[in-house]
Amino acid sequence: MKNVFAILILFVVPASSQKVLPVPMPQQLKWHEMEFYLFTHFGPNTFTDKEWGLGDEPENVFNPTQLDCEQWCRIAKAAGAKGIIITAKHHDGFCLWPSKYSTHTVRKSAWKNGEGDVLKELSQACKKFGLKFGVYLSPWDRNHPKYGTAEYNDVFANMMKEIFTNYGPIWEFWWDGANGEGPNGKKQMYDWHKFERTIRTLSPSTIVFSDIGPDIRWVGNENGFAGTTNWNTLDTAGFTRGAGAPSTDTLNAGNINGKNWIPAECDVSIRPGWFYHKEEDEKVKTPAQLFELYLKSVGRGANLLLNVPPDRRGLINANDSAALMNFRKLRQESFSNNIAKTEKAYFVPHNGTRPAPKLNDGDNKTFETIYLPGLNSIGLEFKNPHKINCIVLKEYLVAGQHCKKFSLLLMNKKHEVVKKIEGTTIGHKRIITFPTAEAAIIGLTIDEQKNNTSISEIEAYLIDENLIEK
Ligand code: FUL
Repeated sequence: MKNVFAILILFVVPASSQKVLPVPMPQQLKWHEMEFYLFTHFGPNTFTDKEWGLGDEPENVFNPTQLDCEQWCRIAKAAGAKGIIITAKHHDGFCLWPSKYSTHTVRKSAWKNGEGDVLKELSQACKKFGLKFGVYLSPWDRNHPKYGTAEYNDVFANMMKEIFTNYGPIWEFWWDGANGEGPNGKKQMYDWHKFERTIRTLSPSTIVFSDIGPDIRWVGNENGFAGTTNWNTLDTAGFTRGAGAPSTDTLNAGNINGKNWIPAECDVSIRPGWFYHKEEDEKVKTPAQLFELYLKSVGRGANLLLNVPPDRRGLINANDSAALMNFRKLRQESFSNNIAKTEKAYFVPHNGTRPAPKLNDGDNKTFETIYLPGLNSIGLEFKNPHKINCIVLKEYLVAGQHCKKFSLLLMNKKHEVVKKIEGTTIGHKRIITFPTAEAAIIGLTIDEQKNNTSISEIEAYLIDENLIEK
């Protein structure tokens, strides 16, 4: 009889999580770890007070008086951002580097007598500060005389080649889906295959963004909010970039059974506009608003790309930098004391308990796996009850994103449930906030999953009540 029981146990304890395709590529897994980085909209619009330049602005309008990319990097670093993505060319077609393939560039501007190169300065500053460097390049070009003809696709591909060759490594490349008319009144038929081939050949590990990937997707809005259900998977067959993209709701939530791993990135500006406008100096988002953005982006398993536009001097304005520093402070104060870290973690199987130290070892690469039917709950038990109002869950994604539906049970010492919180997806990180409650046990039950869910971390915090997601 004893032997039969031992065999049964062997059968119900699985080795680990099984893959459910699609799974992330290694560079996508690293991208998930980036979580928060800055966007820089800078160009003629900064000087003409526009959001979308017409493309006929004289090059001389671009003339920052004190451009200092190291100041951007110092601020990014101090804010806890991991990289910077710059608009190398926005829809007005002006190139922030002296491209051979356009006459509308820094070379023809008064800035540094036409000797300046913003991409060079920023890529070097990023290296110096240990930040990743990314490039936004708008395919829509309201200046280039070839735009609207097949030759423009070569121009765009050649510009990408210049950028990869002269300023690499490029960590993320951003294709804006906008496709309006050019100077000859025509729209361009973009050769996306050519563009993709160009990047994949020059730099296979660069993460490529557009509405529908190939590597990461637009989240479907410019408010910085991911869906409360957020799948890293998306169906792209039959869709195109820009106007032909899936609905914004789909981009916001992903597709549960999507065929491709294309996680969401939330792009949003710290100010009402993307470019710097003096009259918006008093409209910079507050640290609390930025924290809310963080909860609704990173806290929903997406990444946060926060735009902080330099002013006409070529410097980040003091108001923006103050907001960023206090945003950092709020994150540090909120997430520095992980109550779960000091406590015992344990499994709650139907046949008893066993320690599960991987749940609170602070290591995202170690995990516990939940399998159904059988073991559907894991949890943490505190030595003493603690007041908490925030729980962070992390799913180990190497074998895919598996959790479809979960419940969190907060219990007292007698195992009586004091609060039940339900959710859907977990993903890279899930931050759940709720009115403060006292708990001795946090139980995580996976109610539905694609396959065995692996949880690498459960964290518990008591954060400022005012910061709780409304
Ligand atoms: C949009 C552009 O039209 C905006 O100007 C901005 O660059 C935003 C990030 O993407 O498509």
